[in-house]
Amino acid sequence: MAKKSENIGGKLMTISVVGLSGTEKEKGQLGIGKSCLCNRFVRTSADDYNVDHISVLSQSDFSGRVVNNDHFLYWGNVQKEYDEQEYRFEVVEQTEFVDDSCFQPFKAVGKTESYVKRCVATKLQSAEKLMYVCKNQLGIEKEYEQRLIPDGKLSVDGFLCVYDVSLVPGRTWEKQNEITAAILQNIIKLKKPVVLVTSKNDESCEQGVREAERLVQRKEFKGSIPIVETSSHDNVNVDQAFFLLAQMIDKSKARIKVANYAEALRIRREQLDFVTEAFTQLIRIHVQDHNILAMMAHRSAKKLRKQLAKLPQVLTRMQLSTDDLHENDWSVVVRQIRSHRDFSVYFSTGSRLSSGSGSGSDTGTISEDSIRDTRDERSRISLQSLPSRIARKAEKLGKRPGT
Ligand SMILES: Nc1nc2c(ncn2[C@@H]2O[C@H](COP(=O)(O)OP(=O)(O)O)[C@@H](O)[C@H]2O)c(=O)[nH]1
Ligand SMILES: [Mg+2]
Repeated sequence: MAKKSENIGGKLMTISVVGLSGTEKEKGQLGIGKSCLCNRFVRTSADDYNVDHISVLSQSDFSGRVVNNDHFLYWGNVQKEYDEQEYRFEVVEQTEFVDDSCFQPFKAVGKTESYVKRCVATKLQSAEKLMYVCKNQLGIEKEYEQRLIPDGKLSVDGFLCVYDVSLVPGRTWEKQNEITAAILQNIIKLKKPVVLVTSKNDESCEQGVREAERLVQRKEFKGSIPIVETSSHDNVNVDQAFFLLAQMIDKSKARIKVANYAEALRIRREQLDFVTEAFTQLIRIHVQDHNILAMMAHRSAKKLRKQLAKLPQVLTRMQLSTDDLHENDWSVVVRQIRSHRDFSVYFSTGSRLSSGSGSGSDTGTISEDSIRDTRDERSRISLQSLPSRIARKAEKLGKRPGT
């Protein structure tokens, strides 16, 4: 498409994604989630999201055009709009690649600084460096889109510092705090905006969340570092983290209101439910083929069975007294669930909550509401039109030893 003006595509920002990196000794058994965050943001199609990215490499991959003997990846650029403001983002990830023969970090030519110093670089240069797409690209670069880092260089405008709030074997909170604090201090010295992005909130542990909050409250940061709670796997708050940073870079007065994780997850699931429902309706209207319709009915039944199997676990997690559930009328059960303090964590609120017409209550339903397992979006439980009898049966099954 032809460019209408120089400004088309919105304001250009280069964002550097940083955070604890290195060998297993430094970061524990897993990385903190920098690559997944970049992947989710830059490649917006769900099919382009990969959970496994490069960090331990062969010498030939390290010297190939994608890594290009550097310890950073160029993720390419993406154009996005927020609140009628268009932004164009160039994204880089600062990491530390490890040699698969000796399990030590590669020595980048002429660069001997430690990660915490090196990762805050604002002038990045790498002639002919190719955009990273995915792990399988290395060695067969020609089979993937080949985009070069613009003019061989980038000038960083702001940083997203990633902090993993999940429990990772081989990594202590002290270690992650020490490295993250050192990185943040170096960024603050540069007077560049930074957001602390907590990652893997779909698997968060309480201590991780607390540690991140304590970190940004340290005196030396003078309350200047906002936190955004994300999950790349569940695609929650990822865009928001970049937009908030863009507004900070832009010094714009308007600041995006970023919801906390539970609320953002609820909104995300409502969006997904809405889209799924709209898509299903569309198929129902346009597809006349009986085989396909039968397949869809079969899938719905399968999904319902899966959801029922999850129900006891969710009720246990909400710590609802199961004895009460057995004895109460379905409408009472619905009220109990609704008034539970964690209701919004497990349910999305539809416009109507019906609970049957009282007495028999076997036909009682929670309309337009869904109950979920917050840990795993793929296994969420939808209570749409779920008769109480089935729900209670599932709940009883869950109580049996060994089930
Ligand atoms: N549960 C969960 N795991 C994640 C998430 N993001 C990344 N991971 C996992 O954490 C590991 C390291 O992720 P990666 O993005 O490569 O980390 P990096 O080394 O910091 O770039 C991989 O196994 C990812 O699948 C997330 O949002 N949720
Ligand atoms: Mg990475």
